[in-house]
Amino acid sequence: MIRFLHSSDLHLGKPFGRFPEEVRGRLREARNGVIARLAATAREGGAGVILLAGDTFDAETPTPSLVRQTLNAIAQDTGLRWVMMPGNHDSLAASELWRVIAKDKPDNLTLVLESRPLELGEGAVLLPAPCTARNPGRDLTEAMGQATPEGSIRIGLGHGGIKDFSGGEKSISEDGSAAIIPPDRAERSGLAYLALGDWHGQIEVGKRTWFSGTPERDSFKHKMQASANLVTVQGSNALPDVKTVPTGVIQWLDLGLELMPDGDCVGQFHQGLPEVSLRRDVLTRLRAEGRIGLAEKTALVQAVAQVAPDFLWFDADLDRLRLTHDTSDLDSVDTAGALRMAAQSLAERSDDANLSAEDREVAENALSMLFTFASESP
Ligand SMILES: [Mn+2]
Repeated sequence: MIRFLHSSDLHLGKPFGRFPEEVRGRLREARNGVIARLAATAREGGAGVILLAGDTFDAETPTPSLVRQTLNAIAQDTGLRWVMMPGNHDSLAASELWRVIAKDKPDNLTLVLESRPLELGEGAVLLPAPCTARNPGRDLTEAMGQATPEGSIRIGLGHGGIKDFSGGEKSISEDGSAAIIPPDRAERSGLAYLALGDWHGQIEVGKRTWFSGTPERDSFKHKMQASANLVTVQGSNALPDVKTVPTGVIQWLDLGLELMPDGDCVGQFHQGLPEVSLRRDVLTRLRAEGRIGLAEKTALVQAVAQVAPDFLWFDADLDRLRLTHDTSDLDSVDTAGALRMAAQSLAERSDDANLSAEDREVAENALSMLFTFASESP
């Protein structure tokens, strides 16, 4: 029997350039803490080995201090064995990176830079397929067919997209590049478990084939919690037992709101938010759609402004929200005079089917602003 922790796509050093500097710092720091959290997860789960299925580093030239501090973190628990393999971001083309790691690495870290079987202990043999280049252009996992001693528990370690044979669905690769690994690689090569990296969300491709996903989320793309796979294999033919263990610190919340004119839009908004004590670790992207009244829109904008500072980062997109208005809305701008006439004219334009959608939207937004100013002035 062997028990190990399967992780991938740590992307240490990822710059997160589109975020403000203080947010970037928090995101980078959360990634840097991943090594210690994976070690703790392995220890608590009773696993002696941690397999990293590629993209440990985000780029081919991480800073020397990032490399050193990563190795130092790995060296902390000498009772845990780490196995690190190049992915597409940190492929074998990054020869200087791998030379430095090979020179400075602690004894409990094994690098797999060749597709040669490697003894893992407990009757298990690792069949790795390190990425030779950013886009190797061929199925490197073919090497997993190599012979191993009779009765071995064969564990594959690969990185790259899975080719889809069914025709209809699109193939699975994180960056949309060519997906080459066949989905039945584990069965073809007699693997008890195939540990894959590339896709940043956890996916069970088959009973024996898994993407672990990244242990610390890096985008809104994958909706699941970041985690690692705690895998137990009882024998060479046994199906693996896979447990999902959460490992992430920063949450990425993609909040879609579908609003209706008579609904409680502020209540709906609050309902989708995490509790206050958690918010400093949450990035939130709010996207509201549907139609609401002028007063509701104003209240929603205020509610968003009220909670946004609770969060590590908060982005609200209300552009697709359409507005409804009635006579009482116009009355609240003014009951007569120039402002009322302007409001009346904008209301008519926003309903005028002869105008383009763009022109109606401009009128609607102008009316919304007029309404907001009028309701804020004493
Ligand atoms: Mn990756």
